[in-house]
Amino acid sequence: MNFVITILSFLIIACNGEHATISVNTPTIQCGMCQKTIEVGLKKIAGVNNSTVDLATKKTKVIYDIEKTDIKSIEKAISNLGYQANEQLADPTSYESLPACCKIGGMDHK
Ligand SMILES: [Cu+2]
Repeated sequence: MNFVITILSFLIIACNGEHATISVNTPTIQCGMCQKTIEVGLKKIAGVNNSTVDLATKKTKVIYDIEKTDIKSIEKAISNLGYQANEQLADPTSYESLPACCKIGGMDHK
């Protein structure tokens, strides 16, 4: 009986899908608000488990389920939030609606 339970729980774990961690270049992020916008925004994307924005290196680490989403969709999601992701440029409309401090050079002319 225990053996069956072991196999069942193994199958359940296997069905959870495989996860991958990627590091996305997000060179246009400016401040802590950008960090929040991306982390909160990516949380809403199906298949994204977690994301961490590193302001110092301007990179966003994303942990996602490879069966539910992919790098391209994640880049697109970041672009839709108003930020550049790797080669994918920020969506112009989203970028325009960002607070002034989050636009390129925003922290300089304050
Ligand atoms: Cu910002």
